[in-house]
Parts: sequence; structure tokens; C-alpha cells
Amino acid sequence: MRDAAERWSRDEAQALHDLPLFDLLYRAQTIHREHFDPNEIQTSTLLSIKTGGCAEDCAYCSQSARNGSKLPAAKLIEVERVLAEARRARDSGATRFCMGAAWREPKARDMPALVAMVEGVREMGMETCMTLGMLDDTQVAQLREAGLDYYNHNIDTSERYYPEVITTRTFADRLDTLSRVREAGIKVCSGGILGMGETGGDRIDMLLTLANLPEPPESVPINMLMPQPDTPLAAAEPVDPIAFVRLIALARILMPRAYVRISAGRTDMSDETQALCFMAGANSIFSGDRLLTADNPEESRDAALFAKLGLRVQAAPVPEGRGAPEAEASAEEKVTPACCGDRAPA
Ligand code: SAM
Ligand code: DTB
Ligand code: SF4
Repeated sequence: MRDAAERWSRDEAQALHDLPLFDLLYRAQTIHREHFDPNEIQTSTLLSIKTGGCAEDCAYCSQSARNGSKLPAAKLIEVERVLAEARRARDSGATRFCMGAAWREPKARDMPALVAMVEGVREMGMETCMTLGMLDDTQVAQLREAGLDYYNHNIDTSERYYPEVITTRTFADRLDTLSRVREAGIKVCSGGILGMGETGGDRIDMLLTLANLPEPPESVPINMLMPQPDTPLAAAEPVDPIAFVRLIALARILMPRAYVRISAGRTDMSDETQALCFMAGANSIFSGDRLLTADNPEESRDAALFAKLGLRVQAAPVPEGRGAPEAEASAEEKVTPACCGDRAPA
């Protein structure tokens, strides 16, 4: 048994990564079964609460104003609209609602609306997640006070490759926000993207940075680059599916207790690739046919895949300090979600 305070070395991680595939999958699946029900999947739904016009220059992103992207810049959407979307997501089975904004960082004047969004979504009995860019101590404290469960802030790639992808902020800035979030007691969601021209070593180093944090993230999204028109990475080469599966398995072994999410890029993944990812220890996805600006598989495709594999969608935990989900929903609104609960394999 490995001591939680021990750091993983590059040699150890590389050796695991390079195992024959079935040995690697066996190791990852064994560890997965020690910490999770292998037939259960956590799902989150994403909503873009502020789209486009971002000041950062992330080379992969359709929302950067510096990428020559044609996506128009919108304002932060109203709280009521966010809550209506959240209610819809809850009624179709979502247990975690993630709100994403195309910002370098939020402004002080945005905080009251963000706080109201977190409070409103929690009242519906869902977990909350936000991804808003960099945060200062005051903002972290306000979100914590509102009851925010998770903060998503990806390191995206290795420290070495980071400046090839983003120049308007540093890898250290990213770690700085992650440590503020952790110190405040908000759960950390942090991962990255494969397919931006990085080496295999960069991918392993990215996971090592996360696994060797003083406390590893509770949630690790692994995105497959979705090349966006007009961005510098529009013509990036696709990632080999088996290389993707190896990274998922390595994430599971290095971070045994984390939810490992197959995030962006599932529209281009076969059922077989996704099944291998779940076998390698992935146990979370985004559900709903939209991510932030890009497509995600239709819910019916995911439901069919889960049924084929005999996977169940995890039920929502009751948020700390709250009773039952909001009482105000009408009887008609409280439909049993089609994709939740026990489902026998087809
Ligand atoms: N602006 C905030 C930030 O950068 O932290 C939050 C939103 S940002 C879109 C969230 C994450 O989405 C990025 O860190 C990146 O990992 C992922 N992402 C963005 N565009 C992507 C793409 N085209 N393909 C795959 N992942 C992408
Ligand atoms: C994460 O790692 N992936 C999500 C979420 N965190 C915010 C975002 C994926 C974005 C994909 C491209 C788009 O929708 O614009
Ligand atoms: Fe802005 Fe986030 Fe896109 Fe970077 S990834 S350009 S910070 S929205």
C-alpha cells in the first residue's frame, strides 16, 4: 500500500504507462474496484454562463478573442435562466451542474450573480461546479460560503509544454488558484487535454503534477482536443484511442480516489473506446448534447451505451447542510429521469 504523502516519480509513472496494455488495464481496474463501484458512472451537465470574447489566448479554445474565432462575445446570462437550465438538467437525471465562463477571472461585480447561481442550483439537490478562470482569496471565500462543491481549473498540459499553448498566464498561476480553492475547502476538479501536439512524456508529466499535489484532485477531467475552426490547433492530429485509454488507466492508478472523467471529445469516440476507458477506470462523463460551445453525444446514445455495458448512473448525494431538494417544483416537473436508477443490461 502506497503512503498518500509519497510522491510518484516519473520513472514509476512511465513504467506503468508502458506496461503491456492488458497488464495496465488489469492494474487500473483492480485499483478502481478497491475504491468505486465499477458499474456506476457519475454524470455532470455543463452550461456556458458567459460565452466568447475571452481575454486569454488558449490555442485550443473557440472562446478566445485572440484566436480570430468568430464566436460572438456574450454577457453573463441571468440567474433565472441558469436556474431554469439547471432544473431541466436535474429533471433529465443530472446530479452535478457545472457552470463555465469564458473569463480570465471574474470581476467583483459578477460575484453576487455567481453566488445566487450556486445557491439556487444547490437548492435543487444537485452538486455545483464552476469554472470561471483565476480566483482571488475573496472570490474563493464567497463561492465557498455560497456552498460551491467543486471548482474546475485545468492545468491542461505539462509545465514544459504549457507556454506553447497559452502565453497570457503561467502554469504557476494555474497552481496558485488550485491551491486557494483547496485551502478554502472546495473540492478540486483539474485535468487537461490530449492532442495539442504534446509528447507522451508531457501527458505523463501532466498527470504527475496532479497526482503529486499536496492533495490530489477529487475530479480529473481528461479532454480529447476537439479542434476548433480558426484556432491555432484547428488542424491538430487526432489522438490514438489506445494512447487515450493508457492515460485514463494511468490517471486511475496515480489518483485512486478521484473521479476520472472522459470529458470533451466523446462525439468522436466509438462505443468500444469509451468502454475501454471505463474499464481503465474512467467513471464520469458530461451528459447532455452540448458542452460549452461544442457538441457532446446525445443523451439517447449515452443511455444506449450504458445499457449495453450494464452501467448505472450514480444518484445525487444530498448536499451538506441541506435537506431534501427544493420543494417548489411542481408534481409535473418531478418526472423520473429516464437515465437514472437501476437499469438491467439490455
Ligand atoms: N475560462 C475558464 C478556464 O479556462 O479555466 C473556464 C472554461 S475553459 C473552456 C475549461 C476547459 O475546457 C479548459 O481548461 C480546457 O481544458 C477545456 N477545453 C476548452 N476548449 C477545448 C477544446 N476545444 N477541446 C478540448 N477541451 C477544451
Ligand atoms: C473540462 O475539463 N472540460 C469541460 C469543462 N471542464 C468545463 C469543457 C470542455 C469544453 C469543450 C469545448 C467547448 O465546448 O467549447
Ligand atoms: Fe478563455 Fe478558458 Fe477558453 Fe482559455 S480556455 S480562452 S481562459 S474560456
